[in-house]
Amino acid sequence: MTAPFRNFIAGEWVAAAEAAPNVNPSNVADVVGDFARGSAADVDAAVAAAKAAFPAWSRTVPYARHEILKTVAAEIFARKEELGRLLSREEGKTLAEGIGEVTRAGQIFEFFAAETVRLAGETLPSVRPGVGAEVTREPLGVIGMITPWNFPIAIPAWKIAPALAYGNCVVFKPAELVPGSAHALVDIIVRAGVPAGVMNLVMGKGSVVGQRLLDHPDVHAITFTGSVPTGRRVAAAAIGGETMKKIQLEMGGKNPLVVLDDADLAIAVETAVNGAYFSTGQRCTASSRLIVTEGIHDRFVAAVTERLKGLVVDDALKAGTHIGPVVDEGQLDQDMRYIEIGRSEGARLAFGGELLDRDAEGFYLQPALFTEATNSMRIAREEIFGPVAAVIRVKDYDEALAVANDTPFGLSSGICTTSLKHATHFKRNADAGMVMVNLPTAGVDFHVPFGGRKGSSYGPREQGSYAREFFTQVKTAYTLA
Ligand code: UN1
Repeated sequence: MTAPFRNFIAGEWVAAAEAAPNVNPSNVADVVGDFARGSAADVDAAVAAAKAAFPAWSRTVPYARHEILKTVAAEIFARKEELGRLLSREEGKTLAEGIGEVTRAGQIFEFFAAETVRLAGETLPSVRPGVGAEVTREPLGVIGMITPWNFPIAIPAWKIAPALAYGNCVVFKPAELVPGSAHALVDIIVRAGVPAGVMNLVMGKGSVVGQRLLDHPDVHAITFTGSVPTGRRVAAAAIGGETMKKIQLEMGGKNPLVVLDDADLAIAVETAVNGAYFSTGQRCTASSRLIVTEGIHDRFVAAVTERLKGLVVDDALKAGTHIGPVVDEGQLDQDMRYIEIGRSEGARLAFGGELLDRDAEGFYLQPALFTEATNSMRIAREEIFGPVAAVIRVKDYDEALAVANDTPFGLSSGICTTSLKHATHFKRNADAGMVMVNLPTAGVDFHVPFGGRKGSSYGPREQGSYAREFFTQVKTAYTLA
């Protein structure tokens, strides 16, 4: 047995009292390694180091931070095959998806490397004679990060890169299921030259490491991606404690994809299958409600079913696999429970939904398609987070739009149509943070804002230049000259 992978605190790799195995969901006999399980004291040490490092780090010239982030990007690109393999092995998305996600992480570091030197302020005349006003942006201080298992490197990248770009210090707690990619990323960042204390990694349990980050008075801000119930607890703890922390929450989705009679059928089928089932449906941006008008409904359902029959569900690392396993047993149980709920609510399971046997023991589930669903069913209202989608039949565009917006969530909303009128109307009236026309609801660019409305998100947007809203704070200075 090799020694557990360690946490990174105050510029050192530090062993923890406990460790936990990181298991491959494609083959539960394959253990990626044992990873440290940090304690509240480890968080305290990391926060103290981050606090101590902040004054000097926040005053480095932006170009120094640019060089570090650029070095991180270059190493990620150079190692994308190896890092993609590690990611797919621990998370279960296919190798192509794993390498794609690693590439995205590299692009994010490259983007924020450039953003370091673009952080502009404003200069205005005051309303008082002889006085000038300046508006500048400054870093926040120590930022706690709590990230989910479904994007083991891209989500950490889009939180860490802007945090460092704008001069903040980081204490990063990755999801327990995917510490391997997090450990590899932090190793790259520290070797790129960040000073001790600026970047800290504390792996471990949400109830211990996450909770201490939320409670710690010297943590100034928390950025979180995960489920709605956890997000609510994060918000309550982060605001209710000794320090009222700035918060950014990215939570669930129940994203609609509207398919109109005038859609290009081939595009609609690819858009739906990609959005609903790729990455095993484990994306907050997944299309889980397929809202289809009467005239195309039967053709669409038949074509999607045909396409699903051709998808290979197997080991994430095997060539030819289209859909990898579900991430773990708990998530698989949740998926199966919802498939049962859908049946008992009266929806028709038109395809899939059964467990699959493969060479190795893993969490293999045949993608499930429900038809005859209504928008009031639990399978249409609650986030399942698996390869399960429900078709809701509607009369026309107006009903489709109303159903699309009738949800407690508002992350991503899609439409397949060849009508400029309907596409334009939908972009304007979809009650979501992101709208996709003839494109899957999932799969986003790295240089434009990411985030939702209603129950999906809280606080400023992530990604692109808009990330500065969360990762900096504004100062207004007046001078009488
Ligand atoms: C994407 O669809 O490309 O957790 C990104 C999630 C989102 C990221 C989705 N925060 O699924």
